[in-house]
Amino acid sequence: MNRRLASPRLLHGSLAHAAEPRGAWARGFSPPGVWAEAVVALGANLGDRSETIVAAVAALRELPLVASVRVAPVIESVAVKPDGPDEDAPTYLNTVAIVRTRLAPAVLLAHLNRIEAEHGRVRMERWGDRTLDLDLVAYGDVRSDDPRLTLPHPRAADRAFVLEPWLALDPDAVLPGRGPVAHLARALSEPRPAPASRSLSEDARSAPETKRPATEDPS
Ligand code: A4P
Ligand code: MG
Repeated sequence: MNRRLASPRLLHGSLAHAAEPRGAWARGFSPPGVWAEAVVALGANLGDRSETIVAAVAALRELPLVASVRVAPVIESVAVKPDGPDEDAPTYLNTVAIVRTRLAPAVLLAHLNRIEAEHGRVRMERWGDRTLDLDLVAYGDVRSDDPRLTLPHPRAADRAFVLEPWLALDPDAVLPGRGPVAHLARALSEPRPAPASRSLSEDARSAPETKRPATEDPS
């Protein structure tokens, strides 16, 4: 039996595009057949943030084909906007949940989007303030570059508000393709090298190359 065609019985509502059985997105609708560990990032910076986070965790626990949900301590973080941290925006509460599930990745994402909608999530602008954001950070070792479901989440490695709670929950966590979460978190907490002045960079790049003698061992 074609399992991709069998999978739509798991679907409802916005999941109708499962009818396109090709590519990573379509594969994301196939039941994995085994229990997998999904990492979900939760964020809220509008409304009663803690009540929303608690309700979202309860909703994750009520999902079908979910065996367990472990939740990290909640942290408060400055809102990151496309231009950088925005001290004037309402601060976020963030946490991470590790969900043991047999829901296929795209089905799980559709449930996350439904839970966001039930908590009044409105999409107005990129990285805009929101009552609830639920991102699928990772799903086992699954890799996908489909914009509808990119796995792991493309910005997870750059975000302390994802890495720190994840690390608190699982000190041995690994972000597929990027390495141990502990290393990624440490790299973020280290001061970043400041870019040199433009003129210095240009001088360095236009400096004449020093030619090695032809006989020199290139190693
Ligand atoms: N999408 C693709 N892959 C995924 C995935 N792995 N998980 C698609 C979730 N969604 C994924 O998402 C935009 C599109 O990404 C969707 O169509 C989905 O199919 P969205 O939730 O509508 O919009 P968004 O969350 O604003 O976009 P994006 O680019 O996912 O934002 P981020 O990177 O999640 O950033 N600052 C603090 N302090 N704390 C935060 O939690 N969050 C954001 C959102 C910005 N600043 C923040 C925080
Ligand atoms: Mg999101």
